[in-house]
Amino acid sequence: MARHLITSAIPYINGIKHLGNLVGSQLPADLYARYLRGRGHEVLFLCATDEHGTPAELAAAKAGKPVAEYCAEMHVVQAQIAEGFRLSFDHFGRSSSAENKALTQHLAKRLAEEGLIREVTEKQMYSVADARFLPDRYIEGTCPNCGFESARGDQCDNCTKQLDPTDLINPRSTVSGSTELELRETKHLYLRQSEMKDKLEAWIDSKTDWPVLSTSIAKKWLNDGDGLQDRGITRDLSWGVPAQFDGAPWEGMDGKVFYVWFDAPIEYIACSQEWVAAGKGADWERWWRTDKGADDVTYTQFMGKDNVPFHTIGFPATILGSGEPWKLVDYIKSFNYLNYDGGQFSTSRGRGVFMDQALEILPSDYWRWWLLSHAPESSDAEFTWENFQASVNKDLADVLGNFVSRITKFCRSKFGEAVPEGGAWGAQEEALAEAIAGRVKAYEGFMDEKEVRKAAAELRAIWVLGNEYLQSAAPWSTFKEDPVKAAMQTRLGLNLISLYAVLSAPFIPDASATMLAAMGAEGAGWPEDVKAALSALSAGHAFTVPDVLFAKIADEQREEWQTRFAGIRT
Ligand code: B3M
Ligand code: ZN
Repeated sequence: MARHLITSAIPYINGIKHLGNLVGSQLPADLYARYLRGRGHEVLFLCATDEHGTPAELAAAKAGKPVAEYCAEMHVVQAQIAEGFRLSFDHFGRSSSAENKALTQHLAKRLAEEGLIREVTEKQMYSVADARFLPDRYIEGTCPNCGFESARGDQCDNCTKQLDPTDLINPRSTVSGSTELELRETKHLYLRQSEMKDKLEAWIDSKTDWPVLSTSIAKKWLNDGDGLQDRGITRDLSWGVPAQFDGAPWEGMDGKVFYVWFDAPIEYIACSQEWVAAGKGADWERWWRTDKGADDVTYTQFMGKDNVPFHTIGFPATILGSGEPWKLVDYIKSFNYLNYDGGQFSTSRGRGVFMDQALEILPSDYWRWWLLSHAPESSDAEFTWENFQASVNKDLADVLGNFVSRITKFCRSKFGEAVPEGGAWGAQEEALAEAIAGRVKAYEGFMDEKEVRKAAAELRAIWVLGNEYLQSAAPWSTFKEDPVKAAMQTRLGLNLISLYAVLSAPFIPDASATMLAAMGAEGAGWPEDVKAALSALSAGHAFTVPDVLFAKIADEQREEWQTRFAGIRT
């Protein structure tokens, strides 16, 4: 048994996330957490809302609410939706917590003591109309790198390049739209990342097993222009962690806060403190402090590709620079983008299917299965309603659902609602068990490697093997000449259901629970020995026929959704 720390990128508080956000971090992280728990490992799975910075301020202003109130409300909304998708966080924290404030200010102090923070007096974009500075998302313009016209002041969403507001071409205020902007002097703190370039580079170079997507983005930033750039870690904003050091003021920083990307990853650690404060855990240090046992922990982070620079450079620079024994990430699993029906999902433009809408039309397992089996790993992927319909109807309804309903109904009609007795496995059953055992090994291998699509394909192949067996063994025909053999075949079929339930739980936890309950096999563990697992339910064991596991999506229904979600959410 090993210990696994798992974090998902923490979603911004500004509104409900779309399915592209979900599949890029929270959902695959949940898959992995469920799988490792299923195999008996000790897991701490953390996520939170990212509540600071310009996204929060702008969204609160738009909603006409004080920002703290807006964040508190939206946190509850996001937590409920996460539950709807069965995201099994051990704790869903808040980056605006007292814990994160204290830890962020503490780490800033450590960095300053290590000589890794410098003051910079610089010129920042100031909006005369709004009477304020315009950091990050308060300003938009054309990306100097790719020409995208709605690049934000901190990052271009199109090419992922990190930007400074002054880099933008044709800049405008996102508050008022005003272009009456001027450069004014202001003082900020910079993290001297350049000092840590060699250390960071050596660390990245040691990660030979990471996805190329993760290491290539990291290397791009390590060699950006003349080398790794220092980054401003404070902002002229009022909402955020005050730019103080262990609570003590830093001269000239009154009224300024730390940059949201400085405190957000620190929330991964603070979240574990919130988890303890909430009475859910006893000891956070054994997960995070290498001097307190965290050396034994394997730490995996999940995120979309646009978040990679902050996790391969920014956060490690904070952690390493502090000189304290914090646990560094062991593996960064990053994702490309999921597109929506010929274009991009867009939160700001309300394009695509959002998490709340998805749950209004179908249970979470349908979405989990499609999203995970089409995860944008090696390249961007695309959601289309046709593909979604085909995948649900074929994989979930025809292959898995049909198998479960056929065998349970057949058994009930011929033998009653208990596992039938008699007969012994023949060559066909031995061969099936062997084939499944081989595929289960492959499935475990892909899950261990966090190869999400490949794991899904393997699971589907395991379901298919059962269907093929049922098709060729055909207990309903066997029954006429050899009812004892039919009983043996049926017994194996029923055992396959509970095996499928356990194996499928990380992908489709609700259906899995329904299957286990129907089989009276709630306690079934991971099939370390597939053959044994296929005889676990012995003769006389009671079961019930479950309700239809997955309903097919009709063409008219698909068309209706297609039309309903073609527009822009307002
Ligand atoms: N909130 C960006 C995002 O939601 C950001 C991630 C923070 S991870 C520490 O994509
Ligand atoms: Zn760009």
